[in-house]
Amino acid sequence: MSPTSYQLLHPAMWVPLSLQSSHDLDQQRTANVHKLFACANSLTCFHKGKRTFGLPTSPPVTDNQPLPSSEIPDDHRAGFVNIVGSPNVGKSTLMNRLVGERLSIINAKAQTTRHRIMGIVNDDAYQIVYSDTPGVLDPAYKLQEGMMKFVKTALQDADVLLVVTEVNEEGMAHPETLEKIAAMDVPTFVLVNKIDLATDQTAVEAKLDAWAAKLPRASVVPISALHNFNVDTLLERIVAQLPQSPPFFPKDELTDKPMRFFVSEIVREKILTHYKQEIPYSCEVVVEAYEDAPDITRIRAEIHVARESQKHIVVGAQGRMIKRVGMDARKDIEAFLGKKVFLDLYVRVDKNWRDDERKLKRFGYID
Ligand SMILES: Nc1nc2c(ncn2[C@@H]2O[C@H](COP(=O)(O)OP(=O)(O)OP(=O)(O)O)[C@@H](O)[C@H]2O)c(=O)[nH]1
Ligand SMILES: [Mg+2]
Repeated sequence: MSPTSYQLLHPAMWVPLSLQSSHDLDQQRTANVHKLFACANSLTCFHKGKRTFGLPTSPPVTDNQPLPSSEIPDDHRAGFVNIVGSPNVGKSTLMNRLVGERLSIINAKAQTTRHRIMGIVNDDAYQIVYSDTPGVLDPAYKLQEGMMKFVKTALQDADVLLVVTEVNEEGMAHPETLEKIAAMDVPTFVLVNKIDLATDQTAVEAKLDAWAAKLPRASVVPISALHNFNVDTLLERIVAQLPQSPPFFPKDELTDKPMRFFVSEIVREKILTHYKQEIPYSCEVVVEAYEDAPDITRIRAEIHVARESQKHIVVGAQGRMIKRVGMDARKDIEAFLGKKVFLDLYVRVDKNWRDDERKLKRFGYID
């Protein structure tokens, strides 16, 4: 299937254009439907098996030093495949899809991702170290400056770059970043996401051509991260671009981040869902205590807000709002950990933490 072959049909009907006979079409449709259901499952239940979270032995992201090993074949491929793009275009949805785990939180609100989050895909023949990054923007406060440093590093250490845009986006929200990408000399894919929302095939073709003109060395691929369209093809093409190298991380490792990070992100995801306007952007979640007993995990997390008035909104009348956040988060954390969880949430006012360097250091946004 050519990477740009697609039809603008209902997702379950997507078929490669090269298939001609009705038998082929039926088989492909069945396969697509199965794929859609498989995807839905993989995003709601978290099968981690023996995969490891944030080993203390992980090399720092920027070191890029392969692990020495005598058992690795000479033609083994490994590399950093970094995902960048404007806010809300579907970078995290794509990363989760490519890794097969729900590592990054996803929300319809922009600026959901604040950190660089690595997701590692291992095979005997290769290791792909994906990085999800915050959406590029002009920083308005120090927290956003920290977020943009993650993007800057990801642009510097990429072996392969995945530039995500969406079908309705013209250019990129941050033109300077696009200029930087155009000047880079690494294999680049422009992924025109949310192709399922397109209704006009000619307009889509024009959009793909416009991207090919903007980044002539890049491959432009229409995808739907949400509906898993063209993502498998993409995987094969990414592997083909990886440099020959031993793995960078142990082969059972899934991510560089510890379990506590994912727990705090799940709570933040519920804050994004339950509150409006500036509240989600003024909250930071920190896991203060994490106690793992055989039958239950006890977690105490603090929600830091920037102003006293925000504390009242987050807590809500008779504590109803925070209770809803806690209940929703607990359910997802239980599914994530695969065991019972007791979750205790507190709200603390941390005046203007988004511009406080000491706090931002503690929260891991700056060095
Ligand atoms: N229709 C459609 N929606 C999608 C697709 N991919 C992602 N979305 C939706 O787009 C919204 C944003 O997705 P995210 O993955 O959080 O986007 P992001 O680029 O990581 O956003 P930031 O972290 O805020 O920069 C969510 O509501 C997703 O469900 C897609 O292929 N089709
Ligand atoms: Mg994101």
